[in-house]
Amino acid sequence: MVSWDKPFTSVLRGQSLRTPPIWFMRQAGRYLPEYRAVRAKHPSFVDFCLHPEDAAEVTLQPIRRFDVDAAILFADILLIPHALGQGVRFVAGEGPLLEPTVTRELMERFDRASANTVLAPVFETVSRVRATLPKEKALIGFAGAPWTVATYMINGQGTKDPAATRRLVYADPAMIEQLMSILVDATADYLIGQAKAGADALKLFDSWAGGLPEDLFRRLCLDPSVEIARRVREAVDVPILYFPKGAGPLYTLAAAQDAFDGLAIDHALPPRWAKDALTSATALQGGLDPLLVVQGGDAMERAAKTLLETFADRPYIFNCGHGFVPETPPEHVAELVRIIRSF
Ligand code: 1CP
Repeated sequence: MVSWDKPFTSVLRGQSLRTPPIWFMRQAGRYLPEYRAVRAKHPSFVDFCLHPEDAAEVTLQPIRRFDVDAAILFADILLIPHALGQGVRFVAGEGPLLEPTVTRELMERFDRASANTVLAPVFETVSRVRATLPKEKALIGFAGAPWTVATYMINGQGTKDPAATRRLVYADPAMIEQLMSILVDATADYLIGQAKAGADALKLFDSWAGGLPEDLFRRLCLDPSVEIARRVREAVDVPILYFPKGAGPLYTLAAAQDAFDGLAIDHALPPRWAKDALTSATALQGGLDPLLVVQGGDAMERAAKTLLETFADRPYIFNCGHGFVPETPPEHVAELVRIIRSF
């Protein structure tokens, strides 16, 4: 069913709105005191993500505070490795740690059949949020794209050395192919589960898509993400956004795929170039440097207005080019929403 009543999904279906819908990556998170209060109850971040009541609460916090047009499910891209059976921990001040790092032996032991059972609390979070969210607000479900999740599984953490992952791709292509195939299956099932539980749109985060040669970008980022989108579409009718962060000119390859309804652009992509080169993408989203929201004031306002002017006559969703950082003042976010709504 097409949700024309929601500005966010109507843009993903191809409508241009004079005032674009707004939401922000990492709109729930450490910059919000009400988030930190709930976070403090959970020593384990994974347990927090799998606690439907608290995950639903923090999903809704930015809607209450800023009245943005979409809520993003509170979860993490690393729940898939957790559900498959790799140990995932979040260490304060250090970010995620996955142990042991993935090997052929570990892959053999992955419990692929039970992954969606482990992830069932996430589906419950989705149902709870959808039951509470006003009908004109969209709920975005998400997952990491296979290459980005594989990067964490191989390195054991965010990639300190992208060369090590690329070396493994060249040295053991069969292992990478097997890992990608496991991730395509698990991610497609997980996203279908989120859509069936009530997500209005889905987003695939390919945060480590940058810095790859074209053939690897096609093989590791685009092909698996398109395959996931194809499987999701076969099962459910929800729009899909893809975010190949840092892909530069290779964004044109993603724009040419009709598997995606929208492309999220990062802040390193020139907006003018994106407007002219990515015409085949139904909708574009994003582009503002999240550090300008830390700064606030005139610099933030000028950059936001440039984006609004550049994308005024095409389907566009306002967002940053990456997530908010913890030092973002919430009042700058409120000001940014006001600027966009009064443009
Ligand atoms: O201490 C804390 O509270 C942890 C901070 C945090 C939060 C709020 C993490 C750890 N994950 C999340 C939630 C989260 N992660 C959401 C939902 C909330 C929202 O956006 O409002 C989403 C969509 C993600 C997605 C995610 N997790 C990505 C893709 C987007 C991106 O930022 O590029 C990635 C790469 C992760 C891994 C991850 N999880 C957490 C951290 C600190 C990281 C990044 C580590 C690194 O830089 O390598």
